[in-house]
Amino acid sequence: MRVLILGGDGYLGWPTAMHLTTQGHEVAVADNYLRRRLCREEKVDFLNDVPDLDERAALWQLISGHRVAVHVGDLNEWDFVAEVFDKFRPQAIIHYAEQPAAPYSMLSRKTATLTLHNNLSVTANVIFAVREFCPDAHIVKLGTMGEYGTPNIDIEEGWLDVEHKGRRHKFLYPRQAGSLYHTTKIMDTDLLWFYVRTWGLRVTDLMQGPVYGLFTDETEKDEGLLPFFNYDEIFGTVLNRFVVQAVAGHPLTVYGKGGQTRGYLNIKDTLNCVRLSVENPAKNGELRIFNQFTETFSVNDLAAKVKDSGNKIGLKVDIQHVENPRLEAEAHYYNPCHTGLLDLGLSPHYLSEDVLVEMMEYVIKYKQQIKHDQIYRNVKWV
Ligand code: USQ
Repeated sequence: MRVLILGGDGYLGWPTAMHLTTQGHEVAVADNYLRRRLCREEKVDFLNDVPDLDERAALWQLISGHRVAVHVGDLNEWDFVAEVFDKFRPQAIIHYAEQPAAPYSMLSRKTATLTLHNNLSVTANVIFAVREFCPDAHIVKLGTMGEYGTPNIDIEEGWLDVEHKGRRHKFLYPRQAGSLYHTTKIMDTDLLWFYVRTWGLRVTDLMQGPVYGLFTDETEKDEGLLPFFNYDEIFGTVLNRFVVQAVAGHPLTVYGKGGQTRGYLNIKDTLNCVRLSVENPAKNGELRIFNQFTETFSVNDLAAKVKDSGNKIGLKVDIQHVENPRLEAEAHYYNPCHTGLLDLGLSPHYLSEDVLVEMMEYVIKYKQQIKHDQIYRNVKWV
Protein backbone atom coordinates (compact mmCIF):
# COMPACT_ATOMS: atom_id res chain seq x y z
CA MET A 1 0.00 0.00 0.00
CA ARG A 2 1.02 3.62 -0.35
CA VAL A 3 1.31 4.79 3.25
CA LEU A 4 1.86 8.43 4.21
CA ILE A 5 3.29 8.98 7.70
CA LEU A 6 2.67 12.44 9.14
CA GLY A 7 5.17 13.27 11.88
CA GLY A 8 7.75 10.99 10.26
CA ASP A 9 10.70 12.50 12.13
CA GLY A 10 9.31 11.59 15.55
CA TYR A 11 10.10 9.00 18.20
CA LEU A 12 7.52 6.67 16.63
CA GLY A 13 7.20 8.10 13.11
CA TRP A 14 10.68 7.24 11.86
CA PRO A 15 10.77 3.63 13.18
CA THR A 16 7.28 3.11 11.71
CA ALA A 17 8.47 4.34 8.32
CA MET A 18 11.37 1.90 8.18
CA HIS A 19 9.24 -0.97 9.45
CA LEU A 20 6.53 -0.52 6.84
CA THR A 21 9.08 -0.48 4.00
CA THR A 22 10.30 -3.91 5.13
CA GLN A 23 6.72 -5.18 4.86
CA GLY A 24 6.51 -4.21 1.19
CA HIS A 25 4.67 -0.90 1.58
CA GLU A 26 5.55 2.26 -0.33
CA VAL A 27 6.22 4.90 2.32
CA ALA A 28 6.39 8.69 2.32
CA VAL A 29 6.93 10.83 5.43
CA ALA A 30 6.17 14.47 6.18
CA ASP A 31 7.44 16.54 9.09
CA ASN A 32 8.43 20.13 9.93
CA TYR A 33 10.85 19.21 12.77
CA LEU A 34 8.52 20.83 15.32
CA ARG A 35 9.63 18.48 18.10
CA ARG A 36 13.29 19.35 17.53
CA ARG A 37 12.47 23.07 17.59
CA LEU A 38 10.42 22.84 20.80
CA CYS A 39 13.21 20.88 22.49
CA ARG A 40 15.74 23.56 21.51
CA GLU A 41 13.43 26.31 22.77
CA GLU A 42 12.90 24.53 26.09
CA LYS A 43 16.63 23.80 26.31
CA VAL A 44 16.29 20.05 26.50
CA ASP A 45 18.57 17.64 24.68
CA PHE A 46 18.05 14.20 23.21
CA LEU A 47 20.28 11.57 24.75
CA ASN A 48 21.61 10.67 21.29
CA ASP A 49 22.46 12.59 18.11
CA VAL A 50 19.77 12.10 15.47
CA PRO A 51 20.44 12.82 11.78
CA ASP A 52 17.76 14.70 9.87
CA LEU A 53 15.15 12.91 7.75
CA ASP A 54 17.05 13.15 4.44
CA GLU A 55 20.16 11.71 6.07
CA ARG A 56 18.22 8.93 7.78
CA ALA A 57 16.36 8.02 4.59
CA ALA A 58 19.68 7.86 2.70
CA LEU A 59 21.24 5.67 5.42
CA TRP A 60 18.21 3.36 5.47
CA GLN A 61 18.28 2.99 1.68
CA LEU A 62 21.99 2.17 1.78
CA ILE A 63 21.52 -0.46 4.50
CA SER A 64 18.21 -2.03 3.45
CA GLY A 65 17.63 -1.05 -0.17
CA HIS A 66 14.23 0.37 0.85
CA ARG A 67 13.20 3.91 0.01
CA VAL A 68 11.37 6.40 2.24
CA ALA A 69 10.25 9.55 0.38
CA VAL A 70 10.81 12.64 2.53
CA HIS A 71 8.68 15.82 2.53
CA VAL A 72 9.80 18.58 4.89
CA GLY A 73 7.10 21.16 5.58
CA ASP A 74 4.38 22.34 7.93
CA LEU A 75 1.14 20.35 7.88
CA ASN A 76 -0.67 23.42 9.23
CA GLU A 77 -0.09 24.93 5.78
CA TRP A 78 -2.77 23.76 3.35
CA ASP A 79 -0.59 24.29 0.25
CA PHE A 80 2.02 21.90 1.60
CA VAL A 81 -0.59 19.35 2.65
CA ALA A 82 -2.30 19.52 -0.74
CA GLU A 83 0.99 19.12 -2.61
CA VAL A 84 1.99 16.02 -0.60
CA PHE A 85 -1.43 14.34 -0.85
CA ASP A 86 -1.84 15.18 -4.53
CA LYS A 87 1.59 13.81 -5.41
CA PHE A 88 1.51 10.64 -3.28
CA ARG A 89 -2.24 9.77 -3.30
CA PRO A 90 -1.94 7.64 -0.14
CA GLN A 91 -4.13 4.61 0.55
CA ALA A 92 -3.42 4.92 4.27
CA ILE A 93 -2.38 7.89 6.38
CA ILE A 94 -0.72 7.42 9.77
CA HIS A 95 -1.20 10.63 11.71
CA TYR A 96 1.44 11.16 14.40
CA ALA A 97 1.94 14.87 13.58
CA GLU A 98 1.05 16.39 16.94
CA GLN A 99 2.67 18.16 19.85
CA PRO A 100 2.75 15.00 22.02
CA ALA A 101 3.80 16.12 25.51
CA ALA A 102 1.35 16.75 28.35
CA PRO A 103 3.85 18.81 30.41
CA TYR A 104 4.67 21.00 27.39
CA SER A 105 0.99 21.81 26.94
CA MET A 106 0.81 22.94 30.58
CA LEU A 107 3.88 25.24 30.60
CA SER A 108 2.32 28.55 29.55
CA ARG A 109 -0.37 30.23 27.45
CA LYS A 110 2.00 30.14 24.48
CA THR A 111 2.67 26.40 24.72
CA ALA A 112 -1.02 25.71 25.36
CA THR A 113 -2.16 27.57 22.25
CA LEU A 114 0.60 26.08 20.12
CA THR A 115 -0.59 22.62 21.19
CA LEU A 116 -4.23 23.47 20.46
CA HIS A 117 -3.58 25.09 17.10
CA ASN A 118 -1.07 22.56 15.85
CA ASN A 119 -2.93 19.43 16.87
CA LEU A 120 -6.39 20.47 15.75
CA SER A 121 -5.47 22.25 12.55
CA VAL A 122 -3.25 19.40 11.33
CA THR A 123 -6.07 16.94 12.01
CA ALA A 124 -8.52 19.17 10.15
CA ASN A 125 -6.12 19.49 7.19
CA VAL A 126 -5.74 15.71 7.06
CA ILE A 127 -9.52 15.29 6.97
CA PHE A 128 -9.92 17.85 4.16
CA ALA A 129 -6.99 16.42 2.20
CA VAL A 130 -8.43 12.91 2.36
CA ARG A 131 -11.79 14.21 1.18
CA GLU A 132 -10.19 16.07 -1.74
CA PHE A 133 -7.41 13.74 -2.92
CA CYS A 134 -8.08 10.21 -1.66
CA PRO A 135 -11.60 9.83 -0.21
CA ASP A 136 -11.25 6.07 0.11
CA ALA A 137 -7.99 6.26 2.11
CA HIS A 138 -7.88 4.96 5.67
CA ILE A 139 -6.79 7.41 8.40
CA VAL A 140 -4.92 5.79 11.28
CA LYS A 141 -4.84 8.40 14.00
CA LEU A 142 -2.72 8.16 17.13
CA GLY A 143 -4.94 8.94 20.07
CA THR A 144 -4.14 8.29 23.70
CA MET A 145 -5.40 6.22 26.60
CA GLY A 146 -5.24 9.51 28.50
CA GLU A 147 -8.45 10.57 26.74
CA TYR A 148 -10.38 8.31 29.11
CA GLY A 149 -8.73 9.55 32.31
CA THR A 150 -9.03 7.19 35.26
CA PRO A 151 -12.76 6.46 35.72
CA ASN A 152 -13.99 4.21 38.50
CA ILE A 153 -15.45 1.70 36.01
CA ASP A 154 -13.86 -0.55 33.34
CA ILE A 155 -12.69 1.28 30.21
CA GLU A 156 -14.11 -0.20 27.00
CA GLU A 157 -12.45 0.07 23.58
CA GLY A 158 -13.77 3.41 22.49
CA TRP A 159 -17.50 2.82 22.74
CA LEU A 160 -20.02 2.31 25.53
CA ASP A 161 -23.50 0.83 25.35
CA VAL A 162 -25.76 2.96 27.53
CA GLU A 163 -29.20 2.02 28.76
CA HIS A 164 -31.17 5.04 29.92
CA LYS A 165 -34.82 5.12 30.95
CA GLY A 166 -35.46 1.84 29.18
CA ARG A 167 -33.78 2.80 25.87
CA ARG A 168 -30.29 1.89 24.57
CA HIS A 169 -27.71 3.77 22.52
CA LYS A 170 -24.01 3.34 21.73
CA PHE A 171 -21.82 6.40 22.53
CA LEU A 172 -18.14 7.23 22.47
CA TYR A 173 -16.83 6.16 25.87
CA PRO A 174 -16.89 9.24 28.20
CA ARG A 175 -13.61 11.10 28.04
CA GLN A 176 -12.08 13.28 30.77
CA ALA A 177 -8.44 14.03 30.12
CA GLY A 178 -5.88 15.17 32.67
CA SER A 179 -3.91 17.68 30.56
CA LEU A 180 -4.50 20.10 27.71
CA TYR A 181 -2.49 17.85 25.38
CA HIS A 182 -4.73 14.90 26.19
CA THR A 183 -7.77 17.17 25.72
CA THR A 184 -6.64 18.01 22.17
CA LYS A 185 -6.68 14.27 21.48
CA ILE A 186 -10.33 14.13 22.59
CA MET A 187 -11.07 17.02 20.23
CA ASP A 188 -9.30 15.13 17.41
CA THR A 189 -11.50 12.11 18.03
CA ASP A 190 -14.61 14.29 17.96
CA LEU A 191 -13.53 15.94 14.69
CA LEU A 192 -12.86 12.59 13.07
CA TRP A 193 -16.12 11.11 14.35
CA PHE A 194 -18.05 14.07 12.93
CA TYR A 195 -16.54 13.59 9.46
CA VAL A 196 -16.93 9.81 9.63
CA ARG A 197 -20.66 10.43 10.14
CA THR A 198 -20.84 13.25 7.61
CA TRP A 199 -18.56 12.14 4.77
CA GLY A 200 -18.24 8.41 5.43
CA LEU A 201 -14.48 8.55 6.09
CA ARG A 202 -12.78 5.39 7.32
CA VAL A 203 -10.79 5.96 10.51
CA THR A 204 -8.93 3.96 13.14
CA ASP A 205 -8.21 5.80 16.39
CA LEU A 206 -5.42 4.15 18.37
CA MET A 207 -5.70 4.97 22.06
CA GLN A 208 -2.08 4.47 22.96
CA GLY A 209 -0.50 4.30 26.41
CA PRO A 210 3.04 5.51 27.21
CA VAL A 211 5.64 3.83 24.97
CA TYR A 212 9.12 2.73 26.06
CA GLY A 213 12.27 1.54 24.32
CA LEU A 214 14.39 2.36 21.30
CA PHE A 215 15.16 -0.89 19.60
CA THR A 216 13.21 -2.39 16.73
CA ASP A 217 14.31 -4.88 14.07
CA GLU A 218 15.17 -1.93 11.84
CA THR A 219 16.75 0.55 14.32
CA GLU A 220 19.18 -2.15 15.46
CA LYS A 221 20.90 -2.15 12.07
CA ASP A 222 22.77 1.14 12.68
CA GLU A 223 22.86 3.66 15.55
CA GLY A 224 22.06 6.41 13.04
CA LEU A 225 18.63 4.83 12.56
CA LEU A 226 17.60 5.02 16.22
CA PRO A 227 14.77 7.41 17.11
CA PHE A 228 15.52 10.36 19.35
CA PHE A 229 15.35 9.61 23.05
CA ASN A 230 14.06 12.24 25.50
CA TYR A 231 14.68 11.82 29.22
CA ASP A 232 13.76 15.34 30.37
CA GLU A 233 10.62 16.11 32.37
CA ILE A 234 8.80 17.77 29.47
CA PHE A 235 9.17 15.37 26.56
CA GLY A 236 10.46 12.17 28.18
CA THR A 237 7.99 9.43 29.13
CA VAL A 238 8.20 7.78 32.49
CA LEU A 239 9.96 4.47 31.81
CA ASN A 240 12.53 5.95 29.42
CA ARG A 241 13.20 8.60 32.09
CA PHE A 242 13.63 6.03 34.85
CA VAL A 243 16.16 4.07 32.77
CA VAL A 244 18.25 7.21 32.21
CA GLN A 245 17.91 8.23 35.86
CA ALA A 246 19.11 4.77 36.98
CA VAL A 247 22.21 5.05 34.78
CA ALA A 248 22.88 8.66 35.80
CA GLY A 249 22.70 7.83 39.53
CA HIS A 250 19.71 10.16 39.91
CA PRO A 251 16.96 8.88 42.25
CA LEU A 252 13.94 7.66 40.27
CA THR A 253 11.40 10.50 40.31
CA VAL A 254 8.15 8.84 41.36
CA TYR A 255 5.51 11.59 41.37
CA GLY A 256 3.49 11.61 44.59
CA LYS A 257 2.31 8.26 45.92
CA GLY A 258 3.18 6.44 42.67
CA GLY A 259 -0.09 4.52 42.40
CA GLN A 260 -0.86 6.18 39.02
CA THR A 261 -1.56 3.23 36.72
CA ARG A 262 -1.37 3.33 32.92
CA GLY A 263 -1.24 0.88 30.00
CA TYR A 264 2.32 0.61 28.59
CA LEU A 265 3.83 -0.87 25.45
CA ASN A 266 7.21 -1.56 23.87
CA ILE A 267 8.04 0.55 20.81
CA LYS A 268 8.16 -2.72 18.81
CA ASP A 269 4.49 -3.25 19.61
CA THR A 270 3.58 0.29 18.52
CA LEU A 271 4.95 -0.55 15.07
CA ASN A 272 3.05 -3.82 14.94
CA CYS A 273 -0.21 -2.25 16.13
CA VAL A 274 0.02 0.48 13.52
CA ARG A 275 0.95 -1.99 10.77
CA LEU A 276 -1.92 -4.33 11.71
CA SER A 277 -4.33 -1.39 11.62
CA VAL A 278 -3.10 -0.29 8.19
CA GLU A 279 -3.25 -3.79 6.74
CA ASN A 280 -6.77 -4.42 8.16
CA PRO A 281 -8.51 -1.13 7.46
CA ALA A 282 -11.67 0.23 9.01
CA LYS A 283 -14.75 0.20 6.76
CA ASN A 284 -16.09 3.32 5.04
CA GLY A 285 -18.16 5.26 7.53
CA GLU A 286 -16.55 3.51 10.50
CA LEU A 287 -14.65 5.04 13.42
CA ARG A 288 -12.84 2.00 14.81
CA ILE A 289 -11.12 2.43 18.16
CA PHE A 290 -8.46 0.19 19.72
CA ASN A 291 -6.87 0.55 23.14
CA GLN A 292 -3.18 0.27 22.29
CA PHE A 293 -1.12 -1.10 25.18
CA THR A 294 -0.01 -4.53 26.32
CA GLU A 295 0.37 -4.34 30.13
CA THR A 296 -0.69 -2.06 32.97
CA PHE A 297 1.73 -0.88 35.65
CA SER A 298 1.70 1.68 38.41
CA VAL A 299 4.59 4.14 38.59
CA ASN A 300 5.73 2.27 41.73
CA ASP A 301 5.77 -1.03 39.76
CA LEU A 302 7.96 0.55 37.08
CA ALA A 303 10.35 2.06 39.61
CA ALA A 304 10.74 -1.32 41.35
CA LYS A 305 11.44 -3.07 38.03
CA VAL A 306 14.04 -0.49 37.00
CA LYS A 307 15.70 -0.69 40.42
CA ASP A 308 15.90 -4.51 40.28
CA SER A 309 17.25 -4.56 36.71
CA GLY A 310 19.75 -1.79 37.49
CA ASN A 311 20.99 -3.66 40.56
CA LYS A 312 21.55 -6.78 38.39
CA ILE A 313 24.11 -4.88 36.30
CA GLY A 314 25.75 -3.19 39.28
CA LEU A 315 23.91 0.16 39.30
CA LYS A 316 22.91 1.59 42.65
CA VAL A 317 19.33 2.78 42.14
CA ASP A 318 17.35 4.83 44.66
CA ILE A 319 13.65 5.63 44.43
CA GLN A 320 12.39 9.03 45.59
CA HIS A 321 8.78 10.14 45.94
CA VAL A 322 8.88 13.76 44.76
CA GLU A 323 6.12 16.38 44.84
CA ASN A 324 3.70 15.52 42.02
CA PRO A 325 3.71 18.44 39.55
CA ARG A 326 0.55 17.06 37.88
CA LEU A 327 -3.07 17.04 38.93
CA GLU A 328 -3.93 13.33 38.77
CA ALA A 329 -5.25 10.52 40.95
CA GLU A 330 -2.35 8.81 42.72
CA ALA A 331 -4.36 5.73 43.74
CA HIS A 332 -7.28 4.63 41.57
CA TYR A 333 -9.17 1.81 39.87
CA TYR A 334 -7.87 1.01 36.36
CA ASN A 335 -9.15 -1.79 34.17
CA PRO A 336 -9.12 -0.99 30.43
CA CYS A 337 -10.04 -3.61 27.80
CA HIS A 338 -7.52 -4.22 25.03
CA THR A 339 -8.54 -7.15 22.86
CA GLY A 340 -8.99 -5.53 19.43
CA LEU A 341 -5.34 -5.50 18.39
CA LEU A 342 -4.71 -8.95 19.88
CA ASP A 343 -7.59 -10.20 17.73
CA LEU A 344 -5.87 -8.71 14.66
CA GLY A 345 -2.75 -10.75 15.50
CA LEU A 346 -0.62 -8.61 17.83
CA SER A 347 1.99 -10.72 19.61
CA PRO A 348 3.19 -8.55 22.53
CA HIS A 349 6.76 -7.91 23.66
CA TYR A 350 6.35 -7.71 27.44
CA LEU A 351 8.48 -5.66 29.81
CA SER A 352 11.23 -7.95 31.09
CA GLU A 353 14.57 -7.59 32.82
CA ASP A 354 16.28 -8.25 29.46
CA VAL A 355 14.42 -5.35 27.86
CA LEU A 356 15.41 -2.99 30.68
CA VAL A 357 19.04 -4.15 30.74
CA GLU A 358 19.34 -3.71 26.95
CA MET A 359 18.08 -0.13 27.32
CA MET A 360 20.41 0.57 30.25
CA GLU A 361 23.44 -0.77 28.38
CA TYR A 362 22.69 1.59 25.51
CA VAL A 363 22.20 4.56 27.85
CA ILE A 364 25.47 3.78 29.69
CA LYS A 365 27.35 4.65 26.47
CA TYR A 366 25.92 8.17 26.71
CA LYS A 367 26.22 8.54 30.49
CA GLN A 368 28.60 11.53 30.29
CA GLN A 369 26.05 13.43 28.14
CA ILE A 370 23.14 13.14 30.57
CA LYS A 371 22.19 16.58 31.92
CA HIS A 372 20.98 16.19 35.50
CA ASP A 373 19.30 19.60 35.56
CA GLN A 374 16.89 18.50 32.78
CA ILE A 375 15.53 15.55 34.78
CA TYR A 376 13.20 17.30 37.23
CA ARG A 377 11.95 20.80 36.52
CA ASN A 378 8.57 20.58 38.29
CA VAL A 379 6.23 21.90 35.56
CA LYS A 380 3.12 22.45 37.66
CA TRP A 381 -0.39 21.79 36.40
CA VAL A 382 -1.95 24.23 38.87
N1 USQ B 1 5.49 10.09 36.10
C1 USQ B 1 6.22 9.95 37.27
N2 USQ B 1 7.52 10.34 37.26
C2 USQ B 1 8.12 10.87 36.15
C3 USQ B 1 7.36 11.00 34.97
C4 USQ B 1 6.06 10.61 34.98
O1 USQ B 1 5.72 9.47 38.29
O2 USQ B 1 9.30 11.20 36.23
C5 USQ B 1 4.08 9.63 36.06
C6 USQ B 1 3.10 10.69 35.57
O3 USQ B 1 2.70 11.52 36.64
C7 USQ B 1 1.99 9.82 35.01
C8 USQ B 1 2.70 8.58 34.48
O4 USQ B 1 3.99 8.58 35.10
O5 USQ B 1 1.12 9.41 36.03
C9 USQ B 1 2.89 8.58 32.96
O6 USQ B 1 3.53 9.79 32.60
P1 USQ B 1 4.28 9.96 31.19
O7 USQ B 1 5.00 11.26 31.23
O8 USQ B 1 5.08 8.73 30.89
O9 USQ B 1 3.06 9.93 30.18
P2 USQ B 1 1.99 11.03 29.78
O10 USQ B 1 2.33 12.40 30.19
O11 USQ B 1 0.67 10.53 30.22
O12 USQ B 1 2.08 11.04 28.20
C10 USQ B 1 2.70 9.99 27.45
C11 USQ B 1 3.07 10.51 26.07
C12 USQ B 1 1.79 10.89 25.34
C13 USQ B 1 0.85 9.70 25.32
C14 USQ B 1 0.58 9.22 26.74
C15 USQ B 1 -0.26 7.99 26.83
O13 USQ B 1 3.93 11.64 26.18
O14 USQ B 1 2.12 11.29 24.01
O15 USQ B 1 -0.36 10.09 24.73
O16 USQ B 1 1.83 8.89 27.35
S1 USQ B 1 -1.29 7.98 28.27
O17 USQ B 1 -0.47 8.28 29.44
O18 USQ B 1 -1.87 6.67 28.38
O19 USQ B 1 -2.28 9.00 28.07
